[in-house]
Amino acid sequence: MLELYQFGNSVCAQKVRITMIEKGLDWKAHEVNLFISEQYSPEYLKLNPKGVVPTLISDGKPIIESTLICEYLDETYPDPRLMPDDPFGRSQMRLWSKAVDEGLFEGVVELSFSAMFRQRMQNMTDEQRAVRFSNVGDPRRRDRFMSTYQDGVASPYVFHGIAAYEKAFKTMENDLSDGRSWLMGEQFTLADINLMPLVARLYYLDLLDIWISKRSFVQDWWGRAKIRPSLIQGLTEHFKPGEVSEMKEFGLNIKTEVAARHKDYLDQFG
Ligand SMILES: N[C@@H](CCC(=O)N[C@@H](CS)C(=O)NCC(=O)O)C(=O)O
Repeated sequence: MLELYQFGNSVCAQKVRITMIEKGLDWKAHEVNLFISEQYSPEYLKLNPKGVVPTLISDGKPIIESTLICEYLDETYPDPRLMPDDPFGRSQMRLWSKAVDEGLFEGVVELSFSAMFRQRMQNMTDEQRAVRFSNVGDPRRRDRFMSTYQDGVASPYVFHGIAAYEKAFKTMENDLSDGRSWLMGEQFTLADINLMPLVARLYYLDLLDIWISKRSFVQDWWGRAKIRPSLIQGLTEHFKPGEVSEMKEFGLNIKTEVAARHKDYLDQFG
């Protein structure tokens, strides 16, 4: 039996849910409420010492890191295959998971944090906030967290995220321009699944057009991805009432500033 420790609107949990749905798997879900720091409870830290979601339990063994979980699922339940059959194809597919793990994920976290959670944290009492910061058990994560909390979109970490998205969308547009349906060709793979929740978050924050308004191949890819039943079941159907309009409202509050920093990036590095 598969069990998934997850949080509804976590992009990493969304990746894993989409993979399981593509494969027609059943699982038991355990909600870890990140807003009340359940990820740092001693019981959960035994399963996932990093104090993050998701964690998959398979045959009683915990597996962490969403990219590794998705590959584990594909190797264990190979029908339908979500990785190319040949080693070269798999290396190309993994470039996309690396892009997510080495920049895009931090980008989506910092943009989401500036748009949504920053305000929530500003409304906390000093004591609650101190507990929240002291709970972040990793110095790099804490530096990012503090910087974005203090400076919002002006934080260098948000700029790095904007840059990571720009590089990814540029490569996507180029790769897709030969008319292929998915990132690896006609086969839908973990490359697409890795990207889908990260693109979806920008879409729901109403920020996506900053990057893709002139990228018609990416727009078409997103058009296909967003109606995929696994995305609807693994992502859209998990939103709580009011969450979609809240994301849009919060995203719009920072949109002008994000667009200005995106322009700064293009002026400096584009
Ligand atoms: N590289 C990890 C990242 C996991 C991660 O940071 N998850 C976020 C939610 S998307 C989380 O649990 N954050 C809680 C926190 O940072 O306290 C993965 O892909 O599984």
